[in-house]
Amino acid sequence: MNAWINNRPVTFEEGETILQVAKRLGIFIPTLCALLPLDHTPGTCRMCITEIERKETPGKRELVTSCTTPMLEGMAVFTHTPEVRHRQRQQAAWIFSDHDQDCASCVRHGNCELQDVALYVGLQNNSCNGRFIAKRPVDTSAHGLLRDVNKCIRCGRCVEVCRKVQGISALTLDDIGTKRGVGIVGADRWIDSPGCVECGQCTLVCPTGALGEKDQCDTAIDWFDDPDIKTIVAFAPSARVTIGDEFGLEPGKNTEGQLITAIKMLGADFVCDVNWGADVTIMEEGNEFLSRLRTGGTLPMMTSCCPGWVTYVEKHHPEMMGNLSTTRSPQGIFGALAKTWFAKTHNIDPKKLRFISIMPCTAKKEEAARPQLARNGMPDTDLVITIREFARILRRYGISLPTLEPSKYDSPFMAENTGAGMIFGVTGGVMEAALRTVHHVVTGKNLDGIEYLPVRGMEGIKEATVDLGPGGSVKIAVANGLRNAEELIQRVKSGKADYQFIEVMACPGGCIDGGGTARIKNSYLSHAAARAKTVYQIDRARVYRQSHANPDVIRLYDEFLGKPNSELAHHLLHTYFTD
Ligand code: HC0
Ligand code: SF4
Repeated sequence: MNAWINNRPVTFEEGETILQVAKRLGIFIPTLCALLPLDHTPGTCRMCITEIERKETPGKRELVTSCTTPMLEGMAVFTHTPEVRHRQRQQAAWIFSDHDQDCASCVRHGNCELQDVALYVGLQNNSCNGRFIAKRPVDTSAHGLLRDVNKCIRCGRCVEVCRKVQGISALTLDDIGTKRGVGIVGADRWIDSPGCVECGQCTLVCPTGALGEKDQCDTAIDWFDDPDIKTIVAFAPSARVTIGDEFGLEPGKNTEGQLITAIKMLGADFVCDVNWGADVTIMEEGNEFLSRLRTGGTLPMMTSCCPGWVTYVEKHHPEMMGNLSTTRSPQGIFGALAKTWFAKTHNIDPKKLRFISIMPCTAKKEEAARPQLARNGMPDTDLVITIREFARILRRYGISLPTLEPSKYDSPFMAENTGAGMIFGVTGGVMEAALRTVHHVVTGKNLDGIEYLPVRGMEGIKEATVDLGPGGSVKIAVANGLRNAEELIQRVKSGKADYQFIEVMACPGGCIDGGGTARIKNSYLSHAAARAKTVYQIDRARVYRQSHANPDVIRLYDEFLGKPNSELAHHLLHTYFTD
């Protein structure tokens, strides 16, 4: 079908809105509420006003919102007429009339979709500025999240992602008049939410600073500066393929070497890799699975390295807590071994050692605060810094990541890692890494070709049957995104599926799209494919691709733990859950 935008001929499919056609063709129309990847077009911000002329009424102009108006055959659309510009400017002024404009301290400082719109409409001398602010308290009650209703523009994107993608519906727009804004269903504060799991997906789509990560940059900086404190910093598998977005690099760019350089420049005493912890997780979790299989333990065993998922089970399905693997997450394992094995071998008083992890995740802050992951009154993981926070620290130091020379880890100690550890960062990766080792333990042989393709890809639920030779076969399933995880749970509970091993990552696509990664404006999951591709490239390039082949992990068991699931390993590397 044919139409025109700004006198340019365009083609479109029946049912497409003006905004969809414009976006597809790269013609900019401002919007603060519409989020097309989620089919979210509430039409509330009114910024996408355009003028149209219908074929049937030539010369008669109408003002419409482009997100809710279908493109029609022969229609002429104008995005930039004086009337459109006037109306958009007026609309932006009204949005600012009850918006807290303390931009300097805002978590979106310099990266705000509302500021972008003000620039687009040429907003100057706005007499409406902050005239109708009804001050509401800022909610900092959650471990990793911030909610500032004074900055909410009521677009409803957060409500939609929590409902549609996660199937949780923890958020709502509540109250009336100028007090209306993002609220918590069933509670006044985020921490008391009966449903929220702190996954942070809502923060990825918020156009302003109403929802964000809780900023703990100063704690990290203080520790780097303290001569009495030794810091050990390790970053998540997906950190190296996601932080580039914060510095304008191409999506999925591997910045591992630059990250190591940057962390050293900040003054960290030791730079390590959470991938190493992932290899240890596989040693423990793989053997835990085999032990459950052989001794009639609770099945299906469900992975427990994703804290959003763990909280989901605790809050929404406490009857299934026994299915969660007791093996700690790679972060939890890293912290425990940093404060014991690492401290001992490096002759450091654990009380003066701080482990900082750099994560794509807001829920990891909640995980780190769990009392069962502490020893002697101190958390094993002292601080979790999200990708967005870490990029902020670098900006505060004037460090531009892309310009740095890459460097290598100083020593293999808690840094040497395998391709198996690396693929933890993408959906299906924990399962694939576990199978690489479990297959080897049971059959003495490598999984054919090492790579296990049935668990790869963005599909919501993936299933497979894995042949373990004389050990029989096991049925496995992988879910990403909590709505899909709920579907999997229902299959198990209704007896429709008899899996033995399940992997769940709370965020769609896995950690590569974690709630602590860079916010890509007015889009959702748009960099997932590029990030996943790089993760698998890094896997292929690693010298070792199976966790049990990691020489530094072999050394850990030889020198310290004995064997996987030993008494000491259980004491240090396993955990429990509470509802
Ligand atoms: Fe993940 Fe992890 S893979 S949860 O997504 O298991 O956040 O990248 O660091 O701990 O390794 C996040 C990423 C991690 C942990 C690992 C696991
Ligand atoms: Fe929903 Fe996750 Fe946001 Fe909580 S953090 S409100 S579960 S999207």
